[in-house]
Amino acid sequence: MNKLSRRDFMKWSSIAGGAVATAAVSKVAMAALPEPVIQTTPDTASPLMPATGRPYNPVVTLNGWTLPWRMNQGVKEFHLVAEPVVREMAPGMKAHLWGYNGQSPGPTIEVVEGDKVRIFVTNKLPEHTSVHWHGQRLPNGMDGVSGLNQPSIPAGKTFVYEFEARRPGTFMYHPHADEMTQMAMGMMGFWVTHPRTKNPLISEVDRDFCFLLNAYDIDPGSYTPKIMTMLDFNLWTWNSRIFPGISPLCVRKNDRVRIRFGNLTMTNHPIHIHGHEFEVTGTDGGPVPKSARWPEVTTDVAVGQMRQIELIADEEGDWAFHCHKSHHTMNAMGHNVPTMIGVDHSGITKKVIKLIPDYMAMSERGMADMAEMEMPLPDNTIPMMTGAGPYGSVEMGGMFSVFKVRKDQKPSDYSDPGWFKQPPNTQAFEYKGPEIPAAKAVEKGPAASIEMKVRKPSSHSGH
Ligand SMILES: [Cu+2]
Repeated sequence: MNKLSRRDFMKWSSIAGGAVATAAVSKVAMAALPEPVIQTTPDTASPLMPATGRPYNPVVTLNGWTLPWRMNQGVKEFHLVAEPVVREMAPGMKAHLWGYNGQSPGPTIEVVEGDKVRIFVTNKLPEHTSVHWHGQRLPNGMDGVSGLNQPSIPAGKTFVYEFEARRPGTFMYHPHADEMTQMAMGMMGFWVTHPRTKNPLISEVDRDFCFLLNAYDIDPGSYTPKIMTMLDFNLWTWNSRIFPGISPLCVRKNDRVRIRFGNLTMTNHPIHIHGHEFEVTGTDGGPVPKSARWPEVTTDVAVGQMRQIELIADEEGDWAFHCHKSHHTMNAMGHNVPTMIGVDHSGITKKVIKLIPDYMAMSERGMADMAEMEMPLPDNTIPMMTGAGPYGSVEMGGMFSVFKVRKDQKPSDYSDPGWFKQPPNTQAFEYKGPEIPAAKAVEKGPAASIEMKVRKPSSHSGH
């Protein structure tokens, strides 16, 4: 047995189901500090069914997992380890990040309204840290702002946070110490407090998904984010994953589905679903009153906000689910590329190839060529627009996934059912009738047809 055997064991038990993982923790329940549970895979873990404590209907974290706990005299105890991690952002690209318990983001913490919670935080980073429990009602000294509420946790030390989960809802956690560096490196995690009893504003759902929106600046070919970047990030991620690495959201037709997300990037994200309408049923401030809900297909989530949306998945198919900022559904490349639409590169390309054998003319017909391009990429780099679909390249990257609705998806089955087979005569098709004659203006040539009317500003009439 090598020294990673416990990590490997936890990896498999976490995939197989939560009960096994929780039992493994209880083995060491007599120790003062709970043995940390480490996750080594970026796969979406099955929901962690609660084996101890109050019952609840667990969430599914996209490309993530829920942290097992132990009960200690009525207190739910968790152990978070802040540490450097290697995160696969999509097959073919790994990033050197900071996170918790082997992954970035860290594990989702799930508790029940009224639970007494104790969280041990061990700092294995090269610098101090702290944890802020975003959105929670708690004693001031547990709020985690370094210097303001507590001394920061020095490298190598463990601090303990204790509070009661007073309010049900959608929350997150992140450092409040050297925040720009630590968030740029991927330190964050999701938190869900389930209602203790039936709550008229919190519906019972068939599927409950969650993920965090985050962003990185990693040069193509490199592994470590640039921590001084303020706005110009080049990787737009959900739970530190980029399309095609983000798990699809697989549901059964007519399921009531809740999707929770929080924004820890430095810009807003209009999150958009195809084929369905949803309502925003809650924020990190709590459930939205029913009278204040309205139908939407896009909801903007600003920096530091969280949204939970709900819908009935009553249309079968593979529906795009993505951020509506088009450059957020692309992967890394240089930004300083001029628009080349309409430019004929053919003469120049031959000359440049003599100097730079790998050179390739880009984007003279638009950027779709990028998705199929054969140009060699640096190591550890995902194409800017990619993703093989059943009808060609999806030409996406970044914050993009697929909402898969199937009538034969089994309850509690989250596995990918493959591509949707559209019923006959329900897909867009090529027109094969007579062509339309070219319009006169086009025959004259575009330059001749341009006409401008310029009106000079008139003199002031007021005085
Ligand atoms: Cu976005």
